[in-house]
Amino acid sequence: PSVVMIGLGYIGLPTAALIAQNKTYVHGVDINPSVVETINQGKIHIVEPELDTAVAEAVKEGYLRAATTPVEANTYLIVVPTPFKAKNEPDISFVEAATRAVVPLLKKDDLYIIESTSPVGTTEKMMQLIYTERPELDGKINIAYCPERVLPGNVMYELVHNDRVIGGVNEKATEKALAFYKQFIKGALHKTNARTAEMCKLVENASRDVQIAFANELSLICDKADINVWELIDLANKHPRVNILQPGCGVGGHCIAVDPYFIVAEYPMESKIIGTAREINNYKSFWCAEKVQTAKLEFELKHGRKPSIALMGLAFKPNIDDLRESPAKYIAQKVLQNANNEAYYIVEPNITDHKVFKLTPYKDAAKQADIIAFLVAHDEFKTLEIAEDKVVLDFCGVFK
Ligand code: SAJ
Repeated sequence: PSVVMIGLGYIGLPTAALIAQNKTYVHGVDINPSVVETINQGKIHIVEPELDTAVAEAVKEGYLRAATTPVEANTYLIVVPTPFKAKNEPDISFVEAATRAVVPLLKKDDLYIIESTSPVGTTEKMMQLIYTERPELDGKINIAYCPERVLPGNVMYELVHNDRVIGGVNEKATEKALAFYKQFIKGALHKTNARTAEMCKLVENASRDVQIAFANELSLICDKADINVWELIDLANKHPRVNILQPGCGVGGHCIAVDPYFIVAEYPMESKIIGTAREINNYKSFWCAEKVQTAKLEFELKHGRKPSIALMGLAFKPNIDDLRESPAKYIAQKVLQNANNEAYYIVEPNITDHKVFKLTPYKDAAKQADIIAFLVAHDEFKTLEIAEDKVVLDFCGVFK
């Protein structure tokens, strides 16, 4: 094969499929044998539109094969997770393990690219690791960092059409990496160095996190000031140079709620706004759970009986089935911890079954509950007819 792709997850597999669609042989590697087996059958283990057909075709035509170990190739792509450890410090052990796996296979002029979101300096660290293990290759491998920026749900389109930032450890590496991506990417390719490319990925997501924190802070202020925050933001955005995002019940997903910590962990004294934004967005989820609690007590005082409560949505954002790092899920867990014999209806229209939560169809929940808390602005909620006597907590602007 010409390409070895280490990591066949949310980014690695679509990228492998795309490269294979361009009739380049890809050897995909994943530590999970069941993932490997699924892919070799031409099937997929994640939910992403159009990925199934791309993988099925690539495997059928023989351009994509998966295994648990790498083989010799010309280009090695590292697309493994970089989670964080306790104290919000990034964990690059998967990147390191993947690198160690390919080190013995490397030869002069090969291309080694990290795509995994990584703390600044990771690419240089991996370069040192490679050349310490293979001193005879010192300076002869083209090493680069090239982050992706695709939106889950639209990956197959964005992989091809988004601009990319390409940062080599030297100019030759940047040029080689650029020539590689040029084969299958239609977006513009922007050259820089590895450190800038690493920081660029982190900053993109931190920027969005900070902007959402601003909207969430406004929602707290407006709650106290008795102002409708949705109307306020709508009006403020009529200004030609103002563009405020939408408040919600916190920030979730695997990227925006995680990547800013990679900056804060490394530069704690300088990253004040970035760190505070994380705190505000986390606090917003806690605040929503407290609001449900208060509504419960108020209802009981007023009516002399316990209310029933519907929690609408568990996903980390509207119209998806992904519950990773989901603030709505956190709120549901917190509310249920404080349960005191009330009836609860947990709703997530995008999934049929959940290990922990017993799910109720959304229309039934809205009909039966006294208090309806909207945690995610799923499309189907927007057309719900809600009886006048219900207490509605609209945390995410379903009825804005
Ligand atoms: N959210 C709000 N208010 C808003 C917009 C979003 O509360 O106005 C919340 C969502 O509900 C969700 C979270 O933010 O909980 C993140 O959702 P998102 O749609 O903004 O982003 P993700 O996590 O699906 O994907 C992001 C994207 N990054 C940016 O937009 C800067 C994507 O391009 C990246 O590739 C991806 O992270 C990643 O993998 O890093």
